[in-house]
Amino acid sequence: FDFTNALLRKPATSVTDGLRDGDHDGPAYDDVAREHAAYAGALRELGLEVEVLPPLESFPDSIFVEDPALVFGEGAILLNPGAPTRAGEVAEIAPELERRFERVLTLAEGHVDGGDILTTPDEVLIGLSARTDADGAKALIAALAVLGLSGRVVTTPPGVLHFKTGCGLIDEETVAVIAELDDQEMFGSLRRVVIPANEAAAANLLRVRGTVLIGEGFPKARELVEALGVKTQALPVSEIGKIDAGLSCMSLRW
Ligand code: CIR
Repeated sequence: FDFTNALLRKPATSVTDGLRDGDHDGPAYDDVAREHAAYAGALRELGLEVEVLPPLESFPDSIFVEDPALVFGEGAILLNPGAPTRAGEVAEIAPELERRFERVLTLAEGHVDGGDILTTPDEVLIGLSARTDADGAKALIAALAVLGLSGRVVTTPPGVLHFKTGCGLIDEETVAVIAELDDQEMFGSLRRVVIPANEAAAANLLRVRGTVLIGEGFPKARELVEALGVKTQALPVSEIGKIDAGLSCMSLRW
């Protein structure tokens, strides 16, 4: 959690066309920009060096930099997002990571979205989903091994976009989960805190240094985290929520 850097990408005006499950209206550009700025500000206040890349109009979902790559202190791995409209984001982020990391690996085959990856203190969990397939998971495990890390395949519940849509680490021993992910085998020795169904979007929380960033408007989830003695800070997420995104998606952190 002791990140020093974060890489973000400014939303493009095309973000209003971002992918979403269902045919509801997309977000308003100004409101997404406001949520993005609040997020960048919060990371800066927590002491991170925040760099914001220029917007990419041809990629409406490119604000969600978490999906085309994975980063660790040991190096970075370029992924291969499962949505065809997002595949080109990899080539856009690649030179940025090459500039910042000594080692940048690639996936040999398959598809993986960064939103399906949860890094715990012991291992890297890879949630199979509509975006992340078995070939991609296998290739990712091989790339992780090069960095000295171990990966394990788990399953994202049906109807949930990404594995991390439904979970997030609160501290080194505790993970917040939606009810569908309340599964001891999946999380090994981690203790699970179940987020109530009416606040499920709060499960995509983000621990940065001593603080858990959590979506605004989820009082019960906030209370559950604070009961563990962890400070929380609420951030607005209702607009990015319209295109199925949460707090972890908007940055790469190392
Ligand atoms: C998508 O469907 O790809 C975007 N609209 C949302 C991506 C959210 N990213 C994430 O959970 N890591």
